[in-house]
Amino acid sequence: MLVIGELINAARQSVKKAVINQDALLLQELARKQDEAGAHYIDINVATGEGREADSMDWAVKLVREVTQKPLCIDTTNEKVLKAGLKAHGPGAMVNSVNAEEGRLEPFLKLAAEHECLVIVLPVSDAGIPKDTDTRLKIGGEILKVAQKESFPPENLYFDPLALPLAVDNESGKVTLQTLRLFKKELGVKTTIGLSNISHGLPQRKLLNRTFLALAMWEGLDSAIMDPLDDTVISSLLTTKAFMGRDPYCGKYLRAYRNGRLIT
Ligand code: THG
Repeated sequence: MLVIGELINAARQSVKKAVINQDALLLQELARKQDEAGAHYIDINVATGEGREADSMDWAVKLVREVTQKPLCIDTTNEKVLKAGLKAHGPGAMVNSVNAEEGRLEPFLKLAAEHECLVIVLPVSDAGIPKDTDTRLKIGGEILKVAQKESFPPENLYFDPLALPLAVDNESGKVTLQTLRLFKKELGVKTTIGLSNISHGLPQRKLLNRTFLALAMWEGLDSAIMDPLDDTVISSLLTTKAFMGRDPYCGKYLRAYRNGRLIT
């Protein structure tokens, strides 16, 4: 499971303030902590809604790269902001994300290939976010076809079924899980989700996040944008892996136990 640390996101009030006030130390601290907790990639979202997003992305990527060797996940759908992030980063970042709106896929995949990036793709078309599983699968299939036509390696794509808050739509958990299953079964692609989306607006979010993670892993989740500092969700991740036969001799589970990282 590829863990993408979610904490540097301007949707969080403390991060939004830090971006506006150019408080480098707060961002560097979050990067360091997520690195130490085992995140494989660190997401960077600097959309404060106050403009200058490309400059903020350039600033944030450079200062985070000073304190961690982990590659970054450039979280924007804006081409100018993405270009600023990739330029500041150098090769090997992750692009988060590209959707299937008319004319977007080809140039974004070219850009990603030039910078040797992994790419998160969303099953979103000009008609917006589809409510149902079948339309998400259909758009996913179209994205895969375009990638093949552009000779973009499909193993470098991560398909995100779009995990929307359960509090907004009580079908959203089910639709996300069904879409994950079909992405694996029908398209055979890698998958990711924004895990904490699911719990937005409900109490005891960690409980919702870790329960959903276990269900999603069983449906074939390969990666998640999540909080690597949340030991309850990391405990659930390691436990689920062991139950799925992906932890020989429970080695990782036992090592985490010895390191005091497994909590109940
Ligand atoms: N798919 C992809 N990328 C994504 C998402 C996705 N990037 C952003 C988001 N969704 C995943 N990252 C987060 C980061 C933080 C939170 C949720 C998802 C979060 N924020 C608090 C909240 O919503 O209540 C903010 C409150 C605060 O701390 O001030 O939980 O789905 N590809």
